[in-house]
Amino acid sequence: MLGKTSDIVLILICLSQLFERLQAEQPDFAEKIIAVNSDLTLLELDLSKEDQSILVENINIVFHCAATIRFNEPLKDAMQLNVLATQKMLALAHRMKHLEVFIHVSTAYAHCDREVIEEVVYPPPVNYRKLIDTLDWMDDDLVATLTPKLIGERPNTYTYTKALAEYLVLQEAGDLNIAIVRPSIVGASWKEPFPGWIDNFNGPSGIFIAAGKGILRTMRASNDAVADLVPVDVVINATLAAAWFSGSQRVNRPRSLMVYNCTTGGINPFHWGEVEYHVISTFKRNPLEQAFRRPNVNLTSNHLINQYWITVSHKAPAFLYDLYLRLIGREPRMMKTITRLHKAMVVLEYFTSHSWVWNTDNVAMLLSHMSPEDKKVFNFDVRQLHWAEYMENYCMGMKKYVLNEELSGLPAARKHLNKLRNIRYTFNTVLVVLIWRIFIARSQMARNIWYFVVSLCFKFLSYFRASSTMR
Ligand SMILES: *[C@@H]1O[C@H](CO)[C@@H](O)[C@H](O)[C@H]1NC(C)=O
Ligand SMILES: *[C@@H]1O[C@H](CO)[C@@H](O)[C@H](O)[C@H]1NC(C)=O
Ligand SMILES: CC(=O)N[C@H]1CO[C@H](CO)[C@@H](O)[C@@H]1O
Repeated sequence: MLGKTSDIVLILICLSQLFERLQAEQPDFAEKIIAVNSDLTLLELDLSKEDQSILVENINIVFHCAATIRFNEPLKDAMQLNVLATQKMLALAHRMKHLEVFIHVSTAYAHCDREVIEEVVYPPPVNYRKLIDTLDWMDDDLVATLTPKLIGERPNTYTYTKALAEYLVLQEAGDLNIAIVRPSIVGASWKEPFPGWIDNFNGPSGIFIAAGKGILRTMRASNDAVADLVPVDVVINATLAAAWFSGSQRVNRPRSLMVYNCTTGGINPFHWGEVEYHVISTFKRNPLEQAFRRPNVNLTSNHLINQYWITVSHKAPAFLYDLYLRLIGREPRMMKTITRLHKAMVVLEYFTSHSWVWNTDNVAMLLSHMSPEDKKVFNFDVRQLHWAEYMENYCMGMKKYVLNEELSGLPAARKHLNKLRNIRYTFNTVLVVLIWRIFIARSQMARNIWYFVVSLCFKFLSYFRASSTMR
């Protein structure tokens, strides 16, 4: 019987490919883990008295990474999960008898209302204590109305509440030894446990899939804006190193708050135009199964041009496909998919159209304090990151671990893409022919050319039919 949450957590760990290497190298690892039941939104994190005393007596290091990363979470919920939960964690940390370091994981975009972001905590526009009290008596409608005013120049409740949480950490740190790690857009792993590991659609990952499936054709983004992706294992290694540094420096400086901008743009810049190029070229060589169209995306920073392409290459094909599905008696679904895609795109547009400069002096300092041995084991030096290779592994990781597609399906997927190309050529040819027939074919010469084109077209069609029956 599965009685305890801890058992369930361990089973989940054992089922994940992420931990296969750990299982092989450390078969007894499970004995070292104690999972406890908790709910961030409830009083005292809903921890039982026994669990609280286990934590208070035994914990040396806290990594606080729990948060909601839904960008447009209603403000009340985002405050609960990102700000109030942090306050509760800190309160618990203050009770811990042997705590050496408290690591708060924030985001590089917490202060995206600035162009240059230093490794310091900036005061937020409102006092978080007053905001907590105010939200308490307001109903959801009122909060929703006030939200745009409150978040001001920030694009969403996520970045806003993460900024408040940082300030809360600074205010309520007391005598704790604290470090704040700010990763930018966290992507698939670079090396650990293997290249390209990923298990979710968060951030740009869902957009990559939509592009690979041929559904996403246009997006509002600037080709030259810096795409500040950072591999998840770089973030983890830097976070561990930050904990080590704050812990080992404790004797010299009894109370410190270090901020680390864990970003790549200043050191090894990569741009959205390049992201698009590598995603499309990977998915053309290694297509996703059942693609809707051949992958092809154009980025534009112009709102009107984007709207035009949305109509022509998103809505029109979706409408036609749904019409086709209805005709053959199936449930239409493409328009729904497109609507969902547009929602995800709107949320990301702000980040794909702007560039920021992050100061990363503390991260460089951290790296310079590590021994050569540690630098190898906990590497997070993104100067060595080869973006083309990383993006290919990222896309293949999405295919394998998120969509669960086998590599043995690749030949069929490639054939499917070729078929889509033939369908497009046929479609275009028919269109040209129709236009010719209706508007131009009036003279004898035009008629002669017309018959020539039609016979060519027939030849092409019969070739296409022959090649598809040959399979
Ligand atoms: C996208 O850009 C390519 C060249 O970069 C161009 O050939 C193509 O027509 C464009 N397509 C769209 C949909 O804008
Ligand atoms: C992070 O550290 C692990 C070992 O702790 C190492 O195997 C891995 O290569 C490091 N990640 C990167 C990106 O270098
Ligand atoms: C390597 C790096 O990110 N350097 C940046 C550090 O931050 C300053 C501004 O504070 C930028 O000018 C550097 O490019």
